[in-house]
Amino acid sequence: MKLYVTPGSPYARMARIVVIEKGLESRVGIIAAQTRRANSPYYDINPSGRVPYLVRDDGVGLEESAVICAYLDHLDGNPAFKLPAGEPGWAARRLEALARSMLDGLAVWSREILRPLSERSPTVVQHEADRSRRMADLWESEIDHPLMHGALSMVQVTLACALGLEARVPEFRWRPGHPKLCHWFDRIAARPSFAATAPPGA
Ligand SMILES: N[C@@H](CCC(=O)N[C@@H](CS)C(=O)NCC(=O)O)C(=O)O
Repeated sequence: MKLYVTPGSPYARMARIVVIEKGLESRVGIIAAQTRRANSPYYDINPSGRVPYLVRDDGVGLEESAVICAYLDHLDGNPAFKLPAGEPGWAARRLEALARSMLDGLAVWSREILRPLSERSPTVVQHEADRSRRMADLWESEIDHPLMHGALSMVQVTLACALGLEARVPEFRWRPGHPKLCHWFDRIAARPSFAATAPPGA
């Protein structure tokens, strides 16, 4: 299989982490895609131009980090990241949605600051900076939830990939005032799968 990524994409990082956590390195080749470029040859492979993108052994392509992570997790018939049934499943979905919401905002912010200054919107930057502050405050209390401390889950992967964007967005300073989140992040960031996929600048 081929997994198309860019080194700085937090969504692609989630898929790369699952590849390592599931021991799939010999089955999944990691390929750097040229995104956000006019006429990139990558558009012939994935017309949306986004990463991550997984081309399965049968040639079928999959988009969306959540879909790709679930597919990779189920390959061995023994999914490690499957949502639990009942109330714990809803608790996990709720937390995962909060983590993804934070990540989506940070992805907008990181894209905005890559634009030339003349094209950058201070309004968008301010909006996302404010959102990220509120979400860091929220996570400082939610981080006590047992699901954030049990076996590695997609909630944990998503939140860690969001917080890891501190390497790409210098103004995203979530650490001051959030000691529990710092402790949680530093522990998860030390896992080999996270260390091996850290974004450039980390
Ligand atoms: N919802 C998608 C988001 C993927 C996404 O936005 N990827 C960005 C990189 S972080 C991308 O490929 N951007 C290229 C483009 O917009 O052309 C997912 O979870 O996979």
